[in-house]
Amino acid sequence: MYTQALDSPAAGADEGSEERERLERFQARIDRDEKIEPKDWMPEAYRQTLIRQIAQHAHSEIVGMLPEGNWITRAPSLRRKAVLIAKVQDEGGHGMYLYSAAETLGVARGDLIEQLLSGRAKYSSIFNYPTLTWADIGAIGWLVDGAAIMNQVPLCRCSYGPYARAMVRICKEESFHQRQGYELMLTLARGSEAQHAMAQDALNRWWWPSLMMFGPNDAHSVHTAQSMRWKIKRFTNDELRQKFIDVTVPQAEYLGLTVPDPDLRWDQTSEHYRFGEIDWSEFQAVLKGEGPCNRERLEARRAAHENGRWVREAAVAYAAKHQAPAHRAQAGAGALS
Ligand code: BYC
Repeated sequence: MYTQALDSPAAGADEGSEERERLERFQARIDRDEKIEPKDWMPEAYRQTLIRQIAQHAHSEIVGMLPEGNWITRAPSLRRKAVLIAKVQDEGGHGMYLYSAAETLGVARGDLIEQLLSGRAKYSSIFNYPTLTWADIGAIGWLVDGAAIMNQVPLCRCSYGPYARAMVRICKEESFHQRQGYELMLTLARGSEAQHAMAQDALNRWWWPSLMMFGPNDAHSVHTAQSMRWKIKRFTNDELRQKFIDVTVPQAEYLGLTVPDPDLRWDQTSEHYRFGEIDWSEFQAVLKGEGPCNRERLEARRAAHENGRWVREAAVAYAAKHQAPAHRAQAGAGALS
């Protein structure tokens, strides 16, 4: 375990002036908006914070493929199926860039995956909810990807270079995902009465879990203050949640759908929407593994890992064969002849 305070200037002061100066120089680089690169010196707590956040983010992308993957065989047209396959494939790609970014911090991808499969690692709470109807695919694109973009665009300016650069491409793809979701919702909302009702039902079920994606209120967020000082996070959880609500409520109005929050109202003075209390007990339960699909998601990942074992073993055997001295000599002779 570690705490973010471990390497704070206050703690560093006890460890001598050299260490304090190193920490000050590091913070000065952050304050000047310089990027920190893998081979640069960094406080251990900065490294561990990034590993935690990037790994959780990577796991979220990978587990996030499951609720949507569930609908690939049932998409209502070839066009919808092709789009959904592309989106799910993008998410697999995002997971790969993010695991690679985490590896630059000195962790092994295999260890991170082991933490996910053993249930020790967190991934986004949102992916522990079921996709009950086709409209859920629209709601995920519109709301879940919309929330993801709101959270991830600022990460393109994160102080750690490999994470920031990975986020640039991810955000471009997320933007396509959000638009396909909104277009799907628009089609349903303007369709038959039954389709409109299906879109409303999906909004009812995905609205509050989408707000929870931004994490606990700032007052209860353990990591935000230090992560903001290190410019890993550029906005707090509450700031991003508010931005998301402000842009999404007018989108719901355009769809002709009702946001399931009786306390929601426009506040002219602050120029923000005011909204009702989030059910944080539900959020905590999902984080503890008690959400509607936590068990199912982990079982699916474990099965996928087990079913892919032969591929990993074959790849290792192939690499070993090509590294063996006899093979190298043979390959060399072949090249000469
Ligand atoms: N679910 O101090 P806090 C996507 C944890 S989008 C689960 O505020 P932090 C996708 C938090 O990890 C989703 N756990 O933490 C979209 C911490 O636990 P530990 C992924 C959560 O890190 C569409 C504790 O609560 N996006 O992938 O400062 C399709 C205290 O929280 C959640 C990212 O990962 C949650 N919702 O802020 C497919 C973006 N919220 O580690 C895929 C990058 C909080 O102390 N991550 N926790 O045990 C972040 O921006 C930040 O990590 C968070 C949390 C805003 C999520």
